[in-house]
This record gives sequence, structure tokens and C-alpha cells, in this order.
Amino acid sequence: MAQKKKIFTLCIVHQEGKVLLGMKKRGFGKDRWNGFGGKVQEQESIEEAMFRELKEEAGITPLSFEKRALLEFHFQGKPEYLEVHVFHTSSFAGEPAETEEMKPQWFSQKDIPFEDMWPDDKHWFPLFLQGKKFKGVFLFQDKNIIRDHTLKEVDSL
Ligand code: 6U4
Repeated sequence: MAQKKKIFTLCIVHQEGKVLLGMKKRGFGKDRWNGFGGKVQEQESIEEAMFRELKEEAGITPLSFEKRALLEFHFQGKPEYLEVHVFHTSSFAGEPAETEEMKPQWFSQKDIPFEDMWPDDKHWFPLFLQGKKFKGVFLFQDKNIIRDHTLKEVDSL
């Protein structure tokens, strides 16, 4: 089966031992805490999409950022997979505010609500919070169950 990918961004704000997550109010990942991001549109770069989504979903603009990970999410029996570019930012302009799509909240990095997040997050957040760069591939049976995964640190992305 030919594999077709959809490209997404995901930006996690990490500052002074705290992480800003959003409760997704609609669409893919509804009712889960997640970083901010979405589909990269045809006419924009991945970084442009990252800025746009952070503004749309949380009302903030990063002042600096770093790409930390490239993750693939495959779903059994589905020809399409997600390629998610994961960014870290520790400084931003604006005040996080609830939007139509997301309700933002700060969490201590020792208290991340993994039970109410995508199940892959507990695997890669520790690497992310340690400042590592990494690549991962996750195969989902359904949105709650991971059948298989690989995760490896890389020097650059
Ligand atoms: P619409 O609803 O058309 O505006 P769009 O905002 O473009 O969609 P959205 O919000 O559905 O896209 O994007 C999904 C977000 O969820 C992206 O930031 C990527 C992220 N994501 C998808 N699968 C994930 C997973 N398994 N683990 C994770 N984040 C995931 O941590």
C-alpha cells in the first residue's frame, strides 16, 4: 500500500520547569492535552506553520525556537501517516489565552498529565525535556493503543 504523508507542526512551550499544554476542544486529539500545532498548508514553510498555529491556538508568538524532533505516526490499515515536526520554545510574546480550539494551562514538568495525552507522549517527553534531539516512529492500533515504536537520539534534524 502506497504511504502518503501529512505534515504537521507541534510546538511545546517549556520555561522554568513548566510546560504549557492546551486542552484540545475539537478535531484530531479532542479532549487531550497537547502542544500547539496543526497541518502545514501548501503555501507555507514548516516554521511559518509553527508560528501561525501557536498564534491561532494559544495567542502567543515565539521569540526563539529550536526543532527538537521528527515523529511519524502510522495507524494500522490507514495508507496516510502523520509526519510531525516538534519544536521547543522557551520565550514568547503575548499572554497565553483560551481560543476556539485550545484551553492553555501550565503544568510542572514533574506533573505532566500523560494519562490525558496521546499515548506516545510519555515515551518522548522525557527526551524532549532533557533537551535531546530525536526521531521516532509510532504504529497505532487505534488512538489509544501503540502496537510498536522506535525512538532514537540524533545529532541534528
Ligand atoms: P484543523 O482542525 O483543520 O484546524 P489543524 O489545526 O491543521 O486542523 P490539528 O489541530 O488537527 O490540525 O493538528 C493536530 C495536532 O496534533 C498537531 O499539532 C500534531 C499533533 N499530534 C498528532 N498526533 C499526535 C500524537 N500522536 N502525539 C502528539 N501530538 C500529536 O503528541
